Amino acid sequence: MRKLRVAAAQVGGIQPDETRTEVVGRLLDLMERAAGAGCRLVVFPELTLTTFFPRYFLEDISSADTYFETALPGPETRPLFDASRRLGIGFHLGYAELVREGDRNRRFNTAILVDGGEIIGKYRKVHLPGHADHLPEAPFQHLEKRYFEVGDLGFPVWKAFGGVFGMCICNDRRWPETYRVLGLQGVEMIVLGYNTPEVNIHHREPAHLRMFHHRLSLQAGAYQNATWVVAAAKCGVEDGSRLIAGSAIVSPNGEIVAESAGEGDELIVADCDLDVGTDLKRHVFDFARHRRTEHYGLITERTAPVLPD
Ligand code: CDV
Repeated sequence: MRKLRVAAAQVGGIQPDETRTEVVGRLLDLMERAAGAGCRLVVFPELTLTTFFPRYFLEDISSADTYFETALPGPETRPLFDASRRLGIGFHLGYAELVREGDRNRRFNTAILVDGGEIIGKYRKVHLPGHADHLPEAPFQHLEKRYFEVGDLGFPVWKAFGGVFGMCICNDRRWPETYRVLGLQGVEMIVLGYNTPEVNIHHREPAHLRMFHHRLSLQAGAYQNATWVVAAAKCGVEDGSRLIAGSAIVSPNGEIVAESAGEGDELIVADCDLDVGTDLKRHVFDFARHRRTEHYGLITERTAPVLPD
């Protein structure tokens, strides 16, 4: 048995006028509560430090740079790293990353894994949802394709916290390829954050399906790759737009072992035995014995479906 006590720190809505220092104060409170509960790791959401700014259309994308971090830790975020060191707790944090390369600015939707106050892993979101152009007829915008480049780091894993860790971000959780690429590196726990608007601007969908698809994606990804999945929401009402909650810790059997109850700042905790997945990986999901890669070529050769004549 390899027991790891983990928390998902759900974060309620962040309003546009809330400062980084105020947000970091809320995160520190959650981190201290997680450490007090004996957790070794706390998972924060996607784009945790600001309101979900891709809902705003700005003609000049550099006008959104105030939502981005040029350095992490920076002056306002350093207390999180100091607390990680002081409390002996690691954390996962999603944020908007601005990288200056020569005279070029590059922007990514990024997440880091921190232990002992040091960054031990970085991931940049691959599956960017939404659109790049203004949709004036939509109830709100989802401009991730405008503000961010597609992540260029792939889906790496890291040996950390006594196991093998992977990261993904929000929309990545809906894609089986995300989990399988991590599964093929022996991942034992996938940590992720999300900002999922309750209304889908692209197609009409009953509200209850939003939560159903969220859980379905986490549970299927966990089971089919025999891995823990820890998912933290930024949720509730932000500047008049509602984001779903439903932060969850899912076992390698696909069962939800902890789930948030409300739509505000909330901690959920679970004792995760990393060996639950090891057993499944020896039997039903022994990839070496059962996968048939000779029949999977289309997965990397083709992006969109080609219909038969
Ligand atoms: N931030 C996200 O990636 N949100 C998407 C929405 C747009 C569907 C999600 O998959 O939850």
